[in-house]
Amino acid sequence: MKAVIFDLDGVVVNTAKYHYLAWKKLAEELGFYFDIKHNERLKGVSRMESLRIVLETGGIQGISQKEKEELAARKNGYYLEMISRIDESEILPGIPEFLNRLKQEGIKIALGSASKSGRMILEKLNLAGQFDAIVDGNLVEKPKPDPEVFVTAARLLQIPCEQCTVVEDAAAGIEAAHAGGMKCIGIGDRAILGRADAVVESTEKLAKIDLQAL
Ligand code: B16
Ligand code: MG
Repeated sequence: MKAVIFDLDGVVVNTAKYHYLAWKKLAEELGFYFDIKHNERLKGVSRMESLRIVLETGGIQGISQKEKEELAARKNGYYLEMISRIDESEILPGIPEFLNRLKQEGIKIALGSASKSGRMILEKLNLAGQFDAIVDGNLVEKPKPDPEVFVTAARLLQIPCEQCTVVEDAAAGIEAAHAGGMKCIGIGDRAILGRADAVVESTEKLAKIDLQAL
């Protein structure tokens, strides 16, 4: 194993809660209820695909492409406002230590996030300098479960996909990692992430994982 590719939202930082609150606000404005269970389907998927799922949840049909773009932009405005003040205190537990361990072991580090705000968030967290490659939603077209985001990260690192391990909190991301020929560690609920090569319930537990034994 020569590289670890990190998903951002739900792995490095808990921006998932802000995505959720922003979609919930939009749903309420559109007149329907959106809760944390519905939100599970949005993890790791792109903004426009998330909107499609949100509208489906509310049974809303017949919306033009232009209106969809306006709704997605409105949600993103709420999200950007919510994350405008995030700082190092929101880095998930155990992540700084895990990044240091990888550095010491000579393992490369990359970001593989669907979020168009990915690089900006890493910068706000003062983590961008620790990453050897940063791939976010601005660099790729195909959303997870397509492997494009992770394969692009491996290419930038110049490490073969088979020697990369992905860390993900979303089922779509685990599928994407495997589609790219990579190993995957799931963070969260084994019932949802059971297809990963290893699952830990929180980022603190990453320290327990033997990367070379996956
Ligand atoms: P944006 P990840 C993903 O980030 C989120 O999990 C997902 O909920 C979001 O819709 C997607 O980014 C796009 O984000 O609207 O900021 O471009 O988990 O791939 O780091
Ligand atoms: Mg995620």
